[in-house]
Amino acid sequence: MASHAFIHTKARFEKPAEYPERFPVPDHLVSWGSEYPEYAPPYYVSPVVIKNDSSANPAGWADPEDVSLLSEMPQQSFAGVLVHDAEGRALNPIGRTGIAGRGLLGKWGPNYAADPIITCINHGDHTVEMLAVQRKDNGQWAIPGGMVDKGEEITKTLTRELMEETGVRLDMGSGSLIYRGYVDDPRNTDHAWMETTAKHLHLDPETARRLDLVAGSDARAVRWFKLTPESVSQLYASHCALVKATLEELCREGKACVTKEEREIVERLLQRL
Ligand code: RP5
Repeated sequence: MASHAFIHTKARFEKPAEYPERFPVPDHLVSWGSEYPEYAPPYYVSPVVIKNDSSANPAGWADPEDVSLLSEMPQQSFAGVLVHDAEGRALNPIGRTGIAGRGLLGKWGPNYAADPIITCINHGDHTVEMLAVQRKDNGQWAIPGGMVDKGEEITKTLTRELMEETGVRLDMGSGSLIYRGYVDDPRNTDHAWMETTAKHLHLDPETARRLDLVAGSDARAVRWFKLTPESVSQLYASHCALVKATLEELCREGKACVTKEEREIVERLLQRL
């Protein structure tokens, strides 16, 4: 999954309830390189971000609202070298979103997350299942990911987020890297966006069934989520693409964690996605 193989859609057509309406951005005008003189996106920064402005609140997790107080504006991200606007703000690497400012995101530019993807096969009904949480903010089902804390090593974030959101303790250090790059998140704006590192662990059915699932404070529910064409297409943000990339990885020859029968189940699902 290459980070520039798509143009964002959720970052143009979805938004948290508190955001103003996004300025319309048709497909052919997403790129900053396309002339769009009428483009006048509303500026929005959430009160919660202002409350956590680290220049006013030393315990705050957000960058200063005043960009001139930033020690450095990011020059690159997983998506590559970043382009900046006349005020020095990094621009969304995929293009226009219809909203200026940071919205609900704390950092100017990339906001880094980590996504632990845990799968298993249900041998009762021959389906693939994934550990998923139902998000409190919009009710959508999602990979139990979360934000990387300042200075935190990614494996630690993956393991910590999995534990906090699902109650499951697994060492994500042995997980396979599925994706690193831009996320088409409904919170994204022209000046702040999500990027993630997704790693995957496949569990044998016995280990999976032994796990005690406990929904964390950000989650309405947690469960082994059956992957079907419909359920995968409705996952939060870019998680549909992350799940497809995971299933493709699982099908690769020589994966010791998957039996021949399990691989056939995964292949059958992939053909329908
Ligand atoms: C998505 O938002 C990432 O893929 C990750 O799953 C999630 C992190 O944000 P929070 O769950 O912490 O809100 O873009």
